[in-house]
Amino acid sequence: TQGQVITCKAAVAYEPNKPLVIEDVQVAPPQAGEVRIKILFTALCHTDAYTWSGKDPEGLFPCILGHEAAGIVESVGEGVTEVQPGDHVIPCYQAECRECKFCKSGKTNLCGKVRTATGAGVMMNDRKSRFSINGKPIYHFMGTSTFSQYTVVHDVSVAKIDPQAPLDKVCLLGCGVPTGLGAVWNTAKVEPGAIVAIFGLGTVGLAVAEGAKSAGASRIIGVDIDSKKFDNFGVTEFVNPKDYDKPIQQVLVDLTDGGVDYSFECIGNVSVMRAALECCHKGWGTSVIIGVAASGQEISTRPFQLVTGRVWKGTAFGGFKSRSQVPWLVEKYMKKEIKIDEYITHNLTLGDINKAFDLMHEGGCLRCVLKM
Ligand code: NAD
Ligand code: AHE
Ligand code: ZN
Repeated sequence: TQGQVITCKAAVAYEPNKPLVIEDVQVAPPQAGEVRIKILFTALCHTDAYTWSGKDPEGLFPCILGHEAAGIVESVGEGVTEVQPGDHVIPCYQAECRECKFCKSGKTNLCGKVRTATGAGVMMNDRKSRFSINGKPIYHFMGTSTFSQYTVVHDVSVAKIDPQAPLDKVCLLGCGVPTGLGAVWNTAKVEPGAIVAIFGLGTVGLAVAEGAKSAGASRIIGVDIDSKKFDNFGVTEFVNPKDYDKPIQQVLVDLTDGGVDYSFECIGNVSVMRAALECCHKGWGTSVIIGVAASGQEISTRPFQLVTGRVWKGTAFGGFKSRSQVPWLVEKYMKKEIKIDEYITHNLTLGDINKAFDLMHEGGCLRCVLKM
């Protein structure tokens, strides 16, 4: 198949919120600096639903969504040296070129090399898509487009992993689990004894709980409007805002003698982001925004909250350098130092993808893994 167009199945989003359609899609060969991957398993993340909803200012249609997956390199374009056909890989929506201003800064995991292209749904080389249906282009998404049996990504967006690792599990290391763990370890740098509050107990929020437990937090307070119990990730107390008349920030301040040391917003709701900042302790409390909010939404608070020492931060992919650290996270999973299996509540096939999105909106679903 090397050098040839591959026709395969992919889930195409034609319009916001209209059911995805399983189509025969043509996938062009990788050009210079590109890698064509046979995707074996992909999970769904809330961000896929967000872009599908039409609320993402970068959302383009028709497109192939998906960014939490694992597969095997099928072929590589000219000049690609770090991976070869047969390598087991995880596509990384957050690239790492190791050469740009961002990568060399030592201050961020963001990479500037391909970001304008991935945001525009095309590849860097010719600003065109490698996906088409009968000659009509279909946009890429987040530089990954994993809801396809084959995808083409930039070489700076591929993490080569241990071939022994189970791809139906480690696909989750493409987004949600690293995001939560890294928000605690890299962005907030939670220390032993700290009091932590987590808003939203989906996969990202529960991975924050897991990270906070491993960092030695003394109390891990989970806040969710859905009182489902996920008690084996580290949450020590559960709070449902619906059980109280007073604002949730006040509830947390009262529960913690003045506020928490660290809070994490894992929902994408700007009023919850405000509550997450305002439940932090005066003088030092730090709040980390992880959730992705809809186009047009803005955060607000009284500046006095910051003047009096609270800190507002955000994180993308938990601050992890993708190509360097995803393989390390795979090894941590292989050594049973981090969980993955526990986040997988459902397994379906690509053909059931619309059902998988329905499940996401029902209680009791964390990650659903699709076999391609
Ligand atoms: P999810 O849908 O599985 O979980 C969200 C949880 O929030 C659910 O349990 C839901 O019941 C709860 N919730 C909703 N409204 C609430 C409210 N008002 N108060 C309290 N709880 C509420 O989502 P996920 O896949 O875990 O992703 C979480 C968020 O993180 C999304 O916005 C996603 O787009 C974003 N995300 C960001 C990054 C990043 O790098 N910054 C990476 C992955 C995901
Ligand atoms: N296009 C969106 C941006 C969404 C966003 O913030 N994405 C996160 C990853 S979410 C993964 O589930 C991210 O990494 N952001 C940094 C970046 O460079 O995109 C919007 O709202 O415009
Ligand atoms: Zn995601």
